[in-house]
Amino acid sequence: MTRHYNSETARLLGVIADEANKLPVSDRRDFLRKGVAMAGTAIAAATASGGALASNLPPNIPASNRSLGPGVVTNPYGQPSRFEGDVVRRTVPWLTANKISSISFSPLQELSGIITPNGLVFERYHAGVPTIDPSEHRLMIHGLVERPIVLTMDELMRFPSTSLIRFIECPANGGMEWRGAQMEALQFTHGMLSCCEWTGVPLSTLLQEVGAKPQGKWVLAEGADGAAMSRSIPIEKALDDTLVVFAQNGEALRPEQGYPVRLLNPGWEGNTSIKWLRRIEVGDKPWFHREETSKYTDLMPDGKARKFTWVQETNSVITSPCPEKPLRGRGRYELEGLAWSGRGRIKRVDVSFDGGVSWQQARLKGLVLPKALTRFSFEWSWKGNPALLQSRAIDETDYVQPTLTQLRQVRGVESIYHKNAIHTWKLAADGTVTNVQID
Ligand SMILES: Nc1nc2c(c(=O)[nH]1)N[C@H]1C(S)=C(S)[C@@H](COP(=O)(O)O)O[C@H]1N2
Ligand SMILES: [Mo]
Repeated sequence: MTRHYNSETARLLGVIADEANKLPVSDRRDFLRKGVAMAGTAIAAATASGGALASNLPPNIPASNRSLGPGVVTNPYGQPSRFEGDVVRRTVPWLTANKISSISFSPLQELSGIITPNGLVFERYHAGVPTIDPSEHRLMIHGLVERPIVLTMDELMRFPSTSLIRFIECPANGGMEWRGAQMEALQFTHGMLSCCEWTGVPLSTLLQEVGAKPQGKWVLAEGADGAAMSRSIPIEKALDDTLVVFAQNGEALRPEQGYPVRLLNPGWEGNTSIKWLRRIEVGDKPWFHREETSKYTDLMPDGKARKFTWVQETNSVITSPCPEKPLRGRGRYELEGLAWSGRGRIKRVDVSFDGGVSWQQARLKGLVLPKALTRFSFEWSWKGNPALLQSRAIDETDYVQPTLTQLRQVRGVESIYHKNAIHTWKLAADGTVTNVQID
């Protein structure tokens, strides 16, 4: 197995190549290795301190039983336990030129179920997080419509709303690995991915309100940030399941996620889910903005670029074990992972312990929703032998997640986006897990 620095990575996320190339590849790897090592130290420390306080362990009565804790006013907005301080979003400094146009990755290795807590949703912005006072924010809907409108947030919220549990994934997720494995942690191989319950008004309701004209075939969504991020969306999608969202997981959108209002295009490139939404225009053709021409297009081996590749194809990854979650001794484990498809529900997930030679069907657990993360599980007993762990998802359209070889045969290695190939973790006899690629 070889590791390459993908020179295309600098183009990833539309950043300045010079900056991204400043760190030599070995430094980048050191950085990532340190990140993983630190996680290991935290686990060791926790185990040691647990052992040290035998007076707190059964059959003794622990100290917590003998005293009173802080009262209700201590923490008006609740925070995770201080022992969970390692469960945070992380960045890869060499990926982006600066914090303004950057990305933070969700710690998939630490999550349970399918919902990403609001403080851990991955962040991607091209011009920082704007501060928007909702009382001063307006959503304008105009173009090929009978009755253009400018809505206040209060007015928007008077329309009937709905809630959907859906993933958002940046199409650049995994895009650093077209040429070879180089990210040393699950958080960085797959962490541009989150799944929330989003609440908002169907865009179809708003388009009906303004009376979109029959020649209106496209919709432009524009953000109120310094990037004025804009994407063209076909009217069929806009009328299907696109939401104008003001809440995530039961509370107002976080500033990072587009407060006070964003678009959600379920199953589509995260980039099309425009945050800090200020304008929707109905038109008769796409606008060919920067983010759908020079970026978010996929360069193919013949030099041509695929454009408007909206759908996030079926994908999956094993989240336990993974580089951050090595196995600690032989015995019983529940292998777990996440699968998702931008086309609908996950139908089946298979897992392999021998790099794809043989497959066994995993169990889908909890909710199995369309265009949402789906958790899979496989109970096994590890006998201490090395293994090549893989997962392969199939969605309800019978699309089968491709192997890396199959994907490269069609797409080459020049693209940044839509790398949804079967992922391999190499499990060593000592229980450590590394990111590898096999044919
Ligand atoms: N206005 C605006 N919307 C935006 C962006 C942006 O920079 N500005 N980034 C896009 C990209 S590239 C992605 S992947 C998603 C990420 O959504 P999240 O930060 O809520 O995870 O937001 C999209 N919407
Ligand atoms: Mo993105």
